[in-house]
Amino acid sequence: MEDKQRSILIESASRFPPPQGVKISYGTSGFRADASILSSTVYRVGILTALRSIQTQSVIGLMITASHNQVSDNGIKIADPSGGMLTQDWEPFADSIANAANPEDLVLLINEFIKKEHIPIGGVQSAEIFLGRDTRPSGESLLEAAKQGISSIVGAIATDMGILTTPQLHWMVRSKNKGTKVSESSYFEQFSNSFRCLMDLIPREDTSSSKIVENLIVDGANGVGGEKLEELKKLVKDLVIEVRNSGKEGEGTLNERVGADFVQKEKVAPLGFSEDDAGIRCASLDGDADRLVYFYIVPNSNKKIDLVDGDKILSLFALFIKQQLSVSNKDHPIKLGVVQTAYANGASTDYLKNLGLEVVFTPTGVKYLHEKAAEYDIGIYFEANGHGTILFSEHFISWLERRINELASTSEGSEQHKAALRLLAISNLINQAVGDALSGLLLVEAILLYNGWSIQRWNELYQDLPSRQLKVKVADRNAVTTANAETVVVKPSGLQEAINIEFAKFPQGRSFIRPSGTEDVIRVYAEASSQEAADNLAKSVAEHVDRFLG
Ligand code: 16G
Ligand code: MG
Repeated sequence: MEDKQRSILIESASRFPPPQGVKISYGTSGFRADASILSSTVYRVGILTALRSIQTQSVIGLMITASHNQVSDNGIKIADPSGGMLTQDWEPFADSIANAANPEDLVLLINEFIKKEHIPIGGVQSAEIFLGRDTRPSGESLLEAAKQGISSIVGAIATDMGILTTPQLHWMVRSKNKGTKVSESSYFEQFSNSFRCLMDLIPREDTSSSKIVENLIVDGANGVGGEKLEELKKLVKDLVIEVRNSGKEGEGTLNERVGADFVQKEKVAPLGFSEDDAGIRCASLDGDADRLVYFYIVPNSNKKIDLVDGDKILSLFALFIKQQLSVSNKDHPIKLGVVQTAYANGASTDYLKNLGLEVVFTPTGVKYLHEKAAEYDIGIYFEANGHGTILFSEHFISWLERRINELASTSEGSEQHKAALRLLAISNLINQAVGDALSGLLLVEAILLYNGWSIQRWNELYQDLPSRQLKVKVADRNAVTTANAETVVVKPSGLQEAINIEFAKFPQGRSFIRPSGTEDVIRVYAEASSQEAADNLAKSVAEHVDRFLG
């Protein structure tokens, strides 16, 4: 490293001292902590993104958000050139620089890393980083820290894309690196145009589809998603969407008893919804709009809901795609795969397998599911919590385009031709960079309209097995290691055997534990044939965790 570069780094790093006595770690999807201790981390991640941009000669994204966490938290997510999450190879470096005790140590670590990775810095190299942030009040000053980090690498520039949802920023990074338009209006245009395109391919003579053209009510978690949905909805004339908890002044606090995470975990309606909404199709976004769940309020139930979670969104998508594939193409082998995690309700996995689909499992965290889904021609992934998307391989898209041309000349307007066009429209409607609540919502709505289904009909695809999630505070969550997509505890030894004995006691019993990647806890999941059994199973497994690790 040249002297000039070194002294710029030493000088700027001294303005962002790390918090004392706190270890910061790169979790499932980046860094997250109380916003008051994050400025040194954001500054340092700014440096990291500049190095990554130099190495890949591409634009990198840095998003300031703590997703569904409380408003006083904040965090950082990083978008790699493809628009996906930062490559896992760089996570240890992210961890180590976040915890460097002083500017000298920081420079030492950077120096070692750029040598190992052959990253040329300090010369004429250029780097560009897109910055985004959600609506958290701490976002503005943290953004400044990110800019300082980026500009401390010679030749790197930061482009502030403003207040965005996480998937919008990922989409912009991907688009820029593919050489297409990147403005927010082009994001809205792409998704609203492809929605219209799919709507135009709905057989209108089928009158049943008019049945569900009723209002959709969306809980925006008082965050950035609500605000953006207000804009998107102006462009989608076929839908009537009412946005609540849209983040406007005075409407409520970000993620406080609202949002997809709350709805999915608590299984009750968010604030701002009442008995008057019973039976109506509702959806909920999380704080940075990369998760989506649907629900409806059960009449006379004290705001209890029937949850239509990520597994059911996945099932709706998988069924539709499978149908369109079988109409559009009889002979060409297409690799269609579904990716879930251990949190997927067992009933959803059975349903998908009964459809004849290949279902595979990965550990929790989008980076794992996304990577697996990318191995297929069409890979559909969803976590039960509502994060997911559908990936179409470039190879498949070229094949599909050829097929559409062929059909246009031999059987224009045939069902076969239309089914192929629908698949192409879906590939443009669903965000290819990362799970996106807004784009996912448009696809759900289009498929429901196509099928003429109410949310209740959709929910009947299969019946969820009752489940329960608990968390256990332990001295060191890293004492637990797991294997087989988190379904088996490897360490501490003996714990898995104890869990096995517990779930064997219950019909359809299944339980697993894993260390959280975002909180200092061990998570427990249990499902069984009745709610009481699932509750009891979770409780006894939690007791074992406490006994082994407490
Ligand atoms: C993050 C992950 C999500 C995962 C969750 C698990 C991304 C973009 N988000 O929110 O996929 O389900 O963490 O949290 O990867 P946990 O490790 O605390 O259970
Ligand atoms: Mg989120």
